[in-house]
Order: sequence, then structure tokens, then C-alpha cells
Amino acid sequence: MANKGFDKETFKKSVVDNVKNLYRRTIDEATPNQVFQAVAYAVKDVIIDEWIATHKEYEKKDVKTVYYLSMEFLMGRALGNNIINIRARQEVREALDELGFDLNVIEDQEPDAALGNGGLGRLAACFLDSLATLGYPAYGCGIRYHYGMFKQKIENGYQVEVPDNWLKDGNPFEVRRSEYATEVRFGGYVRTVWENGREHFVQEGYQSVMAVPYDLPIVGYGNNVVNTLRIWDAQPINTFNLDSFDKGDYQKAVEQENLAKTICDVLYPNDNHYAGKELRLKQQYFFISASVQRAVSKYMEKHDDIRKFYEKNAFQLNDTHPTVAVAELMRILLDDYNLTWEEAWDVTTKTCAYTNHTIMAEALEKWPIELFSRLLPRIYQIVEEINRRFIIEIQQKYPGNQEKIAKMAIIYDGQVKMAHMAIAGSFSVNGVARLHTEILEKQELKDFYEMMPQKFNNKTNGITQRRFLLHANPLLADWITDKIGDEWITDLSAISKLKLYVDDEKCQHEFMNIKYQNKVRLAKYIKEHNGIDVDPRSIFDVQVKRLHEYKRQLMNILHVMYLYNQLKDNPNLDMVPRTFIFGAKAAAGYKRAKLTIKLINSVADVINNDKSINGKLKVVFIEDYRVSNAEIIFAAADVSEQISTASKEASGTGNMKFMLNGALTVGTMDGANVEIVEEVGAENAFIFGTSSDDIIRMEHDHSYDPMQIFNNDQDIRRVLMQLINGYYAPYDPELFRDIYNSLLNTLSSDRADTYFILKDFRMYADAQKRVDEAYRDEQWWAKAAMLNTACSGKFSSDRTIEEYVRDIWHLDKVKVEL
Ligand code: 26W
Repeated sequence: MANKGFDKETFKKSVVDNVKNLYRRTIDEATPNQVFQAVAYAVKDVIIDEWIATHKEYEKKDVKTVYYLSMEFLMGRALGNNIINIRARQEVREALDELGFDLNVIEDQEPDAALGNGGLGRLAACFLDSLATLGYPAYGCGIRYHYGMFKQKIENGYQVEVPDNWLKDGNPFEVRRSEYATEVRFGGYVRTVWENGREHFVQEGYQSVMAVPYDLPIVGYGNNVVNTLRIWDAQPINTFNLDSFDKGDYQKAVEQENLAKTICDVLYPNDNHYAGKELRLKQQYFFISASVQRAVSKYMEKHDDIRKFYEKNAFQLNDTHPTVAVAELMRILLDDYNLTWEEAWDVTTKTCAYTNHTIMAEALEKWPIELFSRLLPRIYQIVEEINRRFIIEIQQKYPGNQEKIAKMAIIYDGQVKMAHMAIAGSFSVNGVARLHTEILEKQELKDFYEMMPQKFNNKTNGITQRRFLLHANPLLADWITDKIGDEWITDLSAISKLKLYVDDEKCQHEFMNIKYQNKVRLAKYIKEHNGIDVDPRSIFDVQVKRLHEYKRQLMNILHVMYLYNQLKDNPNLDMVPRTFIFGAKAAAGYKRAKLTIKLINSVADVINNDKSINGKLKVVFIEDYRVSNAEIIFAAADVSEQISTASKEASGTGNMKFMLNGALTVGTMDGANVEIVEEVGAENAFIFGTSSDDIIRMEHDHSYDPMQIFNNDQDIRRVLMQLINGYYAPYDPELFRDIYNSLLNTLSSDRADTYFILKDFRMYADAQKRVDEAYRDEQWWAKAAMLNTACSGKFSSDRTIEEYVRDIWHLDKVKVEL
């Protein structure tokens, strides 16, 4: 387990020296935050040699590298994870103890690196951890947002967004690499010139920014491999270098400076919703142009034939957000390396691969050509040519079929369709869970699948057990290692050895006792941060994820309202005490999602203050759900809520984190839930609800009639009436009218609730009833919880990455000796 090269005394001295050099203080005068900085720099000291050695090895072996291109990397905190991955947890803890500090307190000083919204960004972070741990050459490429995901405050039950100034004390782990600064150009126009009998295209009158990379170390677990997350920041070019005081130059200089100031300002806080903002497209091109230029330059430092670029490089597009990479690589090959179109297209389509993360129609990126061509004139020309040739291909395959062109063209209806470009420009298109990939092939991307089935493949998501078990749940991690050894840390399939112990009563007790202690830890967190007392002996029933209608937090809280009605009717109702825990951020402009947060908090207010129900029901909304508190939450959950409308959740990854930590799933047959149930057995989960096939069918035939359910089910009717009779908002009875309408669509439109909440409500309530009954049988529950942990082996991102490597990237593993 322990790191042989790590010396505790050297480390202590390094911390003490860092405090002196950074703050002119002795260690006993230092604040916890100053100690955090000093410890982080001391850890970086250890990492840095491995980081250098790794890249030396990559150069020596002339390895193939994957560039994981992503607008989002939801990293969370680095310190604890880095200490774990250099395998110095115990020594660092002791060193700090001896200096008079508690490692947990020091870790809590670090702000989360929240450069992402939710699932897609966190997946990217897990992938980087797995790539480094498996020893694969990889770069993450992204944006150094100055403000990450907003911090959420709850005021009077409402979400308030507070800016996340995560860099204000500096980031001890980052290294600014100004030697790799790269110019990125926007706007202007394209002039055609003839040279040597060939057309050349020159962009003129453009504005530039300087892209400056900051590197963050991605530490592999115990293998000396340190990869790089490269995030680009923008800096103005030549502002004070004006040739004259010409008015135009001055104007341009100011504009360029403003462009540089705004580009990396802030992460767009939208999840699954395309807003079409100009600055967003600027962000996309900014980090893509810089990353692709750098990848090409790096390749050409050691090779001479750009036509073989794909032999040493793969670009993975994390959703459509980085798709402009297809055209940017074409631009560089055509304009800077003078390749023919056919040669350039060959290289590009052997380099790029695309991952789809959602089928939600409102998430599809479609840029108006006016905006796209004005901002990226040369890129737009290239997109037009890609489109022209792609349409010819479609016509050859489907002669005379206009409909195919309308459905598949890259430019159509005045818009550039990024998903279509991603598919045309990639050799691989993958979904993120088996069901999701099937839906892509049979429904959403059917035409593309029929035309080029060889491109399509599935890569079921995964999570890193190093962060979400070893770091998040040290009690359980140690217990597991005690039982079966520590192989599971780098090979999660080994966790199945726990199956030997699931019938052992002593083990069951130990397992549930650890769960209890983790619930005490969460209860303490909730008391400190929300001021609410919760009983760690109650069932902790948890739904934490972005707030979105398709994820149906609303169905969860309606069910809580229903249970409360039952308790009011019968205070002696026999039910196991339950604590319903929510955590969710709503996109700042998503009205109904924000109102749902208000509803949850309003219901919590009433229920938590009602003495007559004997504490059988509690509702908690955890403020500012993020990676760092997620780690505490997953470890403490008994029940995992995965209740999306079937077909809508591409995969889900929270579901896997709960399972790994021994929670039982209440869920629909959606996304990766299907595969989770396949691994653990339907008897060890609580599955309910309309199937994805039936949902998709009802979407087509409009046969769903929520009004009929409302009229025939008096419990449902009563709950819904409480939304509009002031039961939870006496001061404003109309407050939740919009939510009521959304469920019935009485006024707004002829479309019934597209999330089928009333359709699934009864089945959900039944599933929850089964949870209540099952929990009474302590032995059964303990065994089922252990089985969830024991059967979670498939859901390691290590497994996912091995599949990407095998089917898409074809990388070789590297060994780094120090
Ligand atoms: C353009 C606005 C926008 C922003 C983010 C559109 C789409 C997104 C993401 C694709 C949303 C997202 O995070 N999707 C989630 O990706 C996870 C990782 O694959 C899946 O587990 C989730 O099911 C999926 O919702």
C-alpha cells in the first residue's frame, strides 16, 4: 500500500518551509488555508518528478496519445486524491498530526475545481484518473474558466446563484506553460489568392487572442504515471504595440482586449440545454483551435509526414461541444500543410471520434450560419465543403431521396448541425450505455446508423473507485481491503470476492455498522450546513444530480407529499422512519426547475416542523451539491433514486457511485440502470415504471392522458390539489400553479406532461412501499447492500477506458520507472 520513496521527515520540512516562503510565517502561526497551500506545494514537489519522467518516457517511446477534448472537467478537489494516488495517505496524515493539523480539515480548505455542470464533466474527470492509472498517454484539453459552476445558496427556499471565484487564492497544482502560448483568430474575412497554380485562403481583418495553457497533473494510482489536464486561458495580444495612433487600430486593440477578457470568464451553467450564445461558440473555437494547433506542432517536432498524424493521435470529442475540431484540423492540414482535400479528410476522419451523451432534443447544438460564418469565416467555408461532399455521399447511397438530405445534412435550414458534423467527421460514434446506444441506432441517429453502421459502438460509462470509494468512504475501503485484499483499487472486478461474505452475519453487521457511521458523518454535515437534525437510524433515501424535469425530482417530492398525507390521516401508520435527501443545482434560467427547488424546501418546512408525525418523515435539501460533498453523501445512502423517464437518461453515473457504496436502487429501466440491475439482480433493486419502448410509443401516438389518472386516483388528486390550494404556500397559494399545470397540461398546450410523472407515480409509490418492507428485514437488507457493492465491478471507469482503448484509441500502456 505505502509509497516506498516517500519520506515523512522530508515532507514535514517541505511543509514548514513552504509556509515560511509563501506567508513569512512559522507553522504554528499558519491558518488552515495557509497550511493547505503549503501541503499542496509539498505534494506537488513529489508529483513533479514523476510528471517529468512520464513525459520523458512518452517521448522516448514515441507513443500514440489520446486528446480528450471537453468543455467541462468536473474535477472536485485535488489534494486528497493526489495523496491517495501517490500512496502516501498514511504518511501525510501522520506528518500533519505531528505538525498539529488534521488532514481532513486541511482537505476541506480546498475549493472544488468545478469546471463542469454534471455527468458529462464528471465523466471526463473519472476518465483522466483511469487513463493515468492504467498508464495510457493522454491529455485532457479544456478551458481555464475563472468562474466555475456557481455556488448555490438557498434563501427563503429559493436557489440563489453566487459566483465561484475558485482561483482567488491561486491554484497550487497548476503550472503556467507560456512557452506553448498559441494565437487564435476570430472574425474578419477570407481572401483567396493564387499561388503556384493553387488556391490559397487568407483570413484578414481578424481579431486574435493569445491562448496560454495551464497544466494540471493527473496522478495515476501507485504507478509513477502523471498525465496532464491542459486548460487554456486567454490573454490579449500586442495591446500596447500599436504601430500608430490610428483610430482603427486603437478600436481594434480595445476590442481584442475585451475579447481576451471575456472568453474564459465563466462556465455556462446549462446542463442538457442549448442556448445558442455567441460567447459559447467563441469558447469552443478558442480551446479547440489552441489544442489542435498544439497537438499538430508537437507531432511535427518528431515526425515529418503529417499524413500519418492519426497513427500517433486520437481526438475524442466529449459530446458535440468540441466538434469544431473536425473543421479546425482540416483548416490546419489544408492551409498550413497544403494537403489536398482528400488527404486532409483522410487524416481528420481517422483522428476524430465522437461520444454522444444525450438524446434530449433541446440539447442539440445548431448554430445559425449568420453567427457561425461571421465568427469563423474560414472554418465556415470548410464546413460548407464538408457538407457539400457529405450530401453527395448521401445522394449516392439514396438516389433521389430529398428527405434523407433534409434529415442528415450538416448545414440545413440556416443552421450548422454539430452532431451531424461530428458523425461525418469521425470514425467512431458511441453512446454511453447499452440502452442509450440502442436508442441512438434505432431512433435518434437511425439514418446515420443505416448509412454507416460500422462507426457505431457502445461504451457503457464508469466511475473511478479511487475517488468514490477509497477516498470518499475510508471505513468501507479499509474493511473491504481487510476482507479481500487491495486488488479492487486497480481492478474493480476483484470486488466480487465480497460475495463470499454476504451471508456471514458478522460481516453483515460490520457492513451495516460502517453504513451507520457514514450516516452519522452525513447527519453532522447536514446539521452544520442546513441546521436540520436527521436521525441516522432512519432510511437515508437520496436523490442527488442536476435538477431537470426528465430526472423527475418532482415525482420524488410528490411522493413525499403523498406519504405525509397518509401520516396525517393515520399518525400511527407503521412505516420505517425515512429521511428524503435532495441535492441539485438548477440552470440559472430554468424557471420550472428552480420552482421545484422551492417546492422541495416548502414541503421540507412543513414536514420537518410537524411534531405530530413523530419524526417518521424528514426532508432535507442539501445546499450547493458538488463533488466534495457528494463523496460524503454517496457513502451514507441506503436508497439511490434513479427515477428518470425511461429513454431520457443516457447513462447516469451517480447510480454507479451509490451502488459501489452499498445503496439499493429505486429506479426505472433507463440508462445504465438496466446494466446495474443485470449485474446485481432485479431482486436486489426496486425497479418500476413504464419501459422506454412504451414511452417512445406514447410520444408518437400521444395516447398518454394524465387527466384521466388525476380523475381516477384520489391520492394523486389530493397531492396535486395541494400544489394550488396553498397547503405548502399559504402566503401565495398560486405559487406552484406552473408545476400543477405541467403535470396535467390543462391550459398551456395539447401536449401532456412529456415526463410521464402521473403515469409512473403509482408504480413508484409501490416500489417505495417495497423499500419500506424490505428494510425491516435487517439481514436481507444487509445482504442486498453488500451484493450491490460486490456486483459493482463492471462500473469502474478503468473498464470503460480499456474498452475505448481496445475499440477506438488503440494506445499502448507505458511503464514509468523513477
Ligand atoms: C449545449 C448545452 C449542453 C450542456 C451539457 C448540452 C448537453 C450537455 C451534456 C451532454 C449533458 C450531460 O451531462 N449529459 C450526461 O452525460 C453523462 C455522462 O455520459 C450521462 O451519464 C448522463 O446520463 C447524461 O445526462
